[in-house]
Formats: sequence, C-alpha cells, structure tokens
Amino acid sequence: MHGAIDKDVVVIGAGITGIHALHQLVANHFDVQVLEAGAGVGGTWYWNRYPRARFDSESYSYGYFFSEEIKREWDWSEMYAGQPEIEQYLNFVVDRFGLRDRIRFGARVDGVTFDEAAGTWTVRTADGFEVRSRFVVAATGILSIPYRPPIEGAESFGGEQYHTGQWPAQEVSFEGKRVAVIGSGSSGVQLIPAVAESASHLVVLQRTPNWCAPLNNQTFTAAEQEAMRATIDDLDRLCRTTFTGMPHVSLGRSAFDDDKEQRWATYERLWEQGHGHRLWFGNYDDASTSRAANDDFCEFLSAKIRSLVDDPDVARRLTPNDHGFGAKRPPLVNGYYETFNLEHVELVDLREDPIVRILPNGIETQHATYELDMIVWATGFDAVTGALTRLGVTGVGGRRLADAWADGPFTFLGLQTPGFPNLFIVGGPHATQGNIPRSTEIHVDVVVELLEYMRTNGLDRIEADERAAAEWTAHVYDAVADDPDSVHVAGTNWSYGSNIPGKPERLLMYRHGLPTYRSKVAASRDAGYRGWNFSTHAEPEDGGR
Ligand code: NA7
Repeated sequence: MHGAIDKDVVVIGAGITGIHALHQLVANHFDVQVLEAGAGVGGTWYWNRYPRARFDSESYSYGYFFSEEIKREWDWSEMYAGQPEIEQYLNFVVDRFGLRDRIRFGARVDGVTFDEAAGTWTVRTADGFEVRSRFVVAATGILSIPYRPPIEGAESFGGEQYHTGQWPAQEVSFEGKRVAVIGSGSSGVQLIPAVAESASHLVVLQRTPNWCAPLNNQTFTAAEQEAMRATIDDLDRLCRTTFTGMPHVSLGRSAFDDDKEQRWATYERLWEQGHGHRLWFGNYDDASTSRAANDDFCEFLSAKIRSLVDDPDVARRLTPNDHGFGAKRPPLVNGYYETFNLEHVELVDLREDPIVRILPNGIETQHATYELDMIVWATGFDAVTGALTRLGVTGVGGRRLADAWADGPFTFLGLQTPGFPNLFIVGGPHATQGNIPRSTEIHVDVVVELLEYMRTNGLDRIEADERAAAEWTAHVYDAVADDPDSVHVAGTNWSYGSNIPGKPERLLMYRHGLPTYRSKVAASRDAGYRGWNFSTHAEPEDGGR
C-alpha cells in the first residue's frame, strides 16, 4: 500500500452500524479510528432520548446477531425496548469487546478529502483533529440531521424549545407547563402521551395524520428471556427470509378470500394481539398492495379511531385521508388516540388553521394564538442523504459528494458512488428499508469482505463502476414504477426526501426487499465482484468486469 496513513480505515459514526463495522474490522485486523459527533455511542439512539422513545421493531430482532457472546449475555426487558435500555445495550457491546478507546467522541466530521496522488483520504473534524486513512466507512445513519421548518419568529420565542432528534441529556420537565408539539410522525406520537401526563396544557399541531397501530408492548419474564435466547438463531433465520428483516409473515391469503365478517374479525385480532408492525406485515398478503384491500383495512382503522376518540370532530381530524395504510411507515402508539380525550389536550389541524408565526410567548395560527412555555419540534429529519452531504466529502477531481448527488443519490449497491474511491457508505441511501440492523449488517459484511479480498490480492483502490451504479440506481427506482393499484399517494415522506422543501423527490431507500438485495450482492461476488473496479495505487489496472 502506498501513501503514509495513520489508520487503515476511518469509520464515521458510532451508532448501531458504525459499532458493528468497528467490531468486524478490528476482528479482521484492520487498524480503525471511529469519529463520533456525540459524547457517547448510539447515534440515533443517543440523540433521540425524548421521553418514551423506543423501538418499533422487536428488541430481539433488532439486536446484533454477529456475536454468540452478545446473544448469550444480553437480555431485553421489554418486547419493544425504550431508548435508555437501547443506549445501555450499545454501550455494553462496545465495552464487551473493548472498542471504546478506538472511538473519538465529540468529533463532528466536516471535511473528507481524497488525495489522488497518495490514494488516501484525509478526514477532519470541527475540533481540528485530522486523520489520514486508506479507506473511509461512513456510518452516519439515515435519521441524524434534525429538521426544523423555517417558521417566522422561531428565534424570538422566549420559552424552552427542543427537537425530538436532539433531546438534551438533562431531564426536561413538562410539569405544569403549556406545551406545543409540532409534528405527529413516529416521534411525535410516542412523545405526546408523556407530555400530556404532566403539562398543564398541551397543543398538538398536526399537519398530516398518520395511520397509527397499537404497539402492544410487554415486559419479558426471566423464563421468556431465556426462551428468546434459546431460539435466537431461529429468529435470525426467520428475519433472513422476510422482505423487511422483521419477524412478521403475512397471512398467506388475500383479503377478499374472506368475507367481510371474517376479515374484520382478523383485523380485530391483529389490533388486539398483534405486536408492533404485525398489523402491517402480518396482515393479508395484499393489504398494502391492493387498493381495494387497503381501503377495506383503512375503513377498519377509521372505525377504531372513532371508537377511541370521544369527540367525533377530533376523530375526523386524526384520520388520514391522503394516503393508504403502509404508504408511509405507520407509527406505533401506546395511548396516543386516548390522549385527545383529556380536557387539557387540544388538537390543531394545520391544514385548516396554519401557523402564521412564532411569537416571543407562543404560536400564532391563522385563527388563534396559543400562549406557551415550551415548543417541541417533532418535525423529522433531513433523512438518508442529509448527514452524508454535510460531511464535506470531496472526491476525484475535487468533485463534492453533495454535487454528485444534487439530483438524488447515485450508488452501486448503496455502498459506493463512482468518483469516490475507497469511500464506503453503510446504511445510507439505497440500503434496504425495514429493520435497520438486519439491512446494515449485510453492508458491513460486504465491506469487510471487499477489504479482505483487496488485502489478499495486493489491491488498494476500489471504485464503483459508473455503469453498474447507473443500473443499480435505476433498479432502486423500479420499485415505485407506476402501479395503477398502488396504495402510495403523494404527501410528504422522508424516504422520498419530500419532507424537506427544495430537496429532489427521489426514492431514497431500496424497496425490493432484503432477500433480493442479498441475491444482488451474491451475483456480483459470483461474477468476480462485478460492478467494482479494483487497482493498485501504483499501477492502476481495471479489475472490474
Ligand atoms: P417524520 O415521520 O418525518 O414526522 C415529522 C412530522 O413533522 C410530520 O407529522 C410532519 O407533518 C411534521 N412537519 C414537518 N414539517 C412541518 C411543518 N413545516 N409544519 C408542521 N408540521 C410539520 O419524523 P419522525 O421523527 O416522527 O419519525 C422519523 C422516523 O423515525 C419514522 O419514520 C420511524 O422510522 C422512526 P407532514 O406529515 O409532513 O405533514
């Protein structure tokens, strides 16, 4: 290998995926430096520490499967663990394998520059640290840049303001306060019942209602934990067979194979007993793909909302009318709808009464003024590409990644972009949407496999082939090619980038499912790593096919 380097690999981010990458690289004898902006590990699970933040994938299915020690030594206390336990888990993993001293905390990367002559990357952080490496692995997460809509007057507000995605470490008290929550996505609907418990008045400012499903969480007994540990390899195998990497399997028949009474009895059973996303993925096979089946299910859900919310007008405003169930990731709730029956909780429909401005002492809408002590922004993220385009990545010929992706991300397998050799992205754009760790573990394994292949063969430069990236990106978009029966209806959706004004609307995630993703990786490998161009830095040679 040529060019003086400090480390073989710099990993950016110490969240779920970065920690996994660190472990696998160290286990394979690569010298690694991790740079992490936070003061602790966890990434998304470090920053999103708002009350009641929790998994909506089953805890055991979300944990790491790569290590027998972790599988044996860790017990989850709940079927859907809360943020504090998730953060503990990630700290446990880091310490169990002695990885902490490889991580530099408080290190926000603001420059990643390719040196063509040396064939190396120089990674800089905002606090002036600099490290030169042969490879960079960006594990910056898909939900790591909080988005606050630019509403006039926000900086003039004299009370407390928080974003769910950047929640402070010290306790935030809602006790006796007049609080507004803006946004009703997954974060908002988790937080809102917690705020209602102690606030003197809560105003929920909702632009678009979502189809929420009951979480039906449960705590595990010691016997249940033991049983989960004993069968964890079966769970691993099951998650490998499903489209999303979640342990739910659809019912094996179409909605209209049953008459209405049977169908609604099935929905009722799923609502009462179905955990997590079972309502979505354990439903009739065509519940999310056939318009008629989806409409029928949405009718059931609308009736549920009406049964849970006392005021029919509030129930109407909480019922979506612009998208079908599953067109957006359905938030999972615990007591959310019932919160609106409380005297001191108010729902403002921003489509009927938009925000005009934020005042020093509250929020002014077109029809009212709300005096407030606190505003909580549950307004989502510049998702998927936001963190990567802010890293200050400059590749071959001084080309910026942000410019290369101006029209949307362009990748091969979601792992690399042509023009940025030796820079890998794990769990970023074009990664499979679903159960995140089940998707990103494949990325980590492929990157480590490629680095080992290069080491064995004396290669030190790898770059995605332009044509392979064009084919891959087109294949990603194929997943949402026009389908007359589709339940996808326009509206904002972070997985298309449409929640951020001005961001190009592109499908940002891979929607052909994990089994297909795996088969694409295997096809490349079987064809001698087709789609990648390898060379040694001294004598470039085309190893791609
Ligand atoms: P989401 O799902 O992007 O939700 C953001 C919410 O903020 C949503 O209700 C938005 O309404 C609302 N929003 C965004 N901009 C505005 C403005 N300008 N005015 C009013 N309301 C606004 O983010 P979350 O953090 O809840 O969840 C992200 C993911 O985390 C989730 O999908 C799970 O995978 C876990 P809109 O729908 O755009 O009308």
